[in-house]
Amino acid sequence: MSKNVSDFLVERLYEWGVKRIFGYPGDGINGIMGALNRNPDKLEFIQVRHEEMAAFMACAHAKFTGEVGVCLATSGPGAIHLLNGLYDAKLDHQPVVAIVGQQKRAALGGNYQQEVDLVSLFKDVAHEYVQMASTPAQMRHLLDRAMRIAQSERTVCCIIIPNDIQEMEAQTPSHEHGTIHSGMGFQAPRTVPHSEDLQRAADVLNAGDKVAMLVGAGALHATAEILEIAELLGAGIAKALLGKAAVADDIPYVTGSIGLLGTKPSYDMMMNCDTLLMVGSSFPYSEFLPEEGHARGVQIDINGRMIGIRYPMEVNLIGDSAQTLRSLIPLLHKKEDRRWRHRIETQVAEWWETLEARAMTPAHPINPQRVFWELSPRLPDNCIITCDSGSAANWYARDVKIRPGMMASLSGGLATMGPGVPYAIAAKFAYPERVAIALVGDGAMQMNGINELITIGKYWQRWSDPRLVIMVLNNRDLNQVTWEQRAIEGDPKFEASQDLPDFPYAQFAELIGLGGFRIDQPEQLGNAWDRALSADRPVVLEIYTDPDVPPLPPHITFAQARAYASAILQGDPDSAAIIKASFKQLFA
Ligand SMILES: Cc1ncc(C[n+]2csc(CCOP(=O)(O)OP(=O)(O)O)c2C)c(N)n1
Ligand SMILES: [Mg+2]
Repeated sequence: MSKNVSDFLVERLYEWGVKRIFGYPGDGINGIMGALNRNPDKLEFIQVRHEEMAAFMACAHAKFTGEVGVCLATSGPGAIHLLNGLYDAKLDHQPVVAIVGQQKRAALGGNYQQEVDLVSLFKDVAHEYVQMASTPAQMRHLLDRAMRIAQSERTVCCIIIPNDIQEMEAQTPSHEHGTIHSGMGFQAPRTVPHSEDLQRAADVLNAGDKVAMLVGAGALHATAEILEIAELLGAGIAKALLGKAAVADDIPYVTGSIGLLGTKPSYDMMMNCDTLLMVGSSFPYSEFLPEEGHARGVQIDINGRMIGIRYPMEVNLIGDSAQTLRSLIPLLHKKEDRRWRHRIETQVAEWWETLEARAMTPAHPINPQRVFWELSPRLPDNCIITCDSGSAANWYARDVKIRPGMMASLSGGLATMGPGVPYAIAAKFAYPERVAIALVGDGAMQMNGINELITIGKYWQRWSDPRLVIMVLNNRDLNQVTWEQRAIEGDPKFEASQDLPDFPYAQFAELIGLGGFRIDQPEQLGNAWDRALSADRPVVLEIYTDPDVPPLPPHITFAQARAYASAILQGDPDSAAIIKASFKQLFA
């Protein structure tokens, strides 16, 4: 029997090393579904509840494995649903290939049902490569190029396949004028700066007395080099959110996260350093970096587009972080004066005490910080942590103490709600033997996490270690934004937009065969984490937390304090409770 275009596609994906496709069916892709069905030994198809989740999973697969993540959706509505997850991948520079169906070629331009101009729809998110097949012979190079460009540019690529083409006989391009003869394979190159540029960078770093390092996602594979350089330079290391797993939090000179969700030692280090070394990060908030002119700067990034946009750096090095740092090491002099390092270590030690005191401050009923504080010592070796956008991201950034061997991620660039649960599902498929933990708000659960529990219910028995904990911060509030309204806008909480209905997350989990515990007393926390982390199945750990504990930035500016006070004076419905909770925080 001759092979059709869809069989060819599935085989070619397999040859590219793809093992799994996250997707949702529809008549726009029935040809591809048929081929997946005929080739069960080649690709595993993972059925999600919503196409956006498939795109989040493809993004997470890329983040956690370094491989291309692949998602599949039908024409029209399915394709449209993918978008937010694809933007998440694009903004966090992850290689993802989206394969989508389209109506028959003969119907296009005819205002046909589900006919959406998909090339235009994906033109921004997949700007590096979005193509629609118009004849079977294109299939080979469309896929080869999408797979290669996704990796080479670290971005999202999209191929659109009209459903009649999916069923046509596969064709190899003939040897003639106007044909394309593509092949497979992508190996990342070795990228290191020229030696004179490395020397200029070393001169800047050697001249400084107070060096601050900021590391991001691009440094995740450069842990040893980062630590060696920090030792030589007597530097402290701050971490952008996506770089949380780059260095462990128990290292005395790691100042932790930076920015609105950051720590005071990171803030103080940036405000007082004389030299900034930024590695693999596009951390956006320049007000948390030194003031222009106050420090000399060196930046390292694999992507020349991402360099020199947050601080006017003196030396910009384009290169792989690990290799570039390795090449820098022999050029650096060990700083003998360790006073700066000592000062950072003292501040870090004090900060951990402050965090513990804040976490242990009583609240009504449970202080959310304590949830994260109690988790840290219980984190299983090699676990994979995912976090959603919301107040959880503050406590994840500040309180969770990551150790070597763990992985952790969230939506950094897009900061979208919703990836916490699907990221954890993708982590379990990629590493079924590792424990995954998703830290998610009740708003994000209601947005899509609850539905994706159904996906967990469907698949968890495939995982060799079934442990997956979905921790839900049940605060009945879109809390992060409620605090932004208060602290940044100076407005009181707008109950109509912020209050969330309660929902029995844990009970729902139990209803569908998962584990579920709901706790509302702080003393239960340790035991609840222990039980959830040793359960014989995935567990929803629902924690009834206090929405009045403010996710305070590391330093509150005068303007924010004034806005905050004005929100309270204007009659915020929670004002009395907030005043109590924030004073307790500040003086903890
Ligand atoms: C898709 C999307 N919609 C809206 C927002 C704005 N936003 C950011 S955090 C947040 C609140 C999240 O609430 P919840 O999940 O309950 O977490 P909490 O802050 O209450 O802990 C909102 C609405 C967003 N980032 N993404
Ligand atoms: Mg909430």
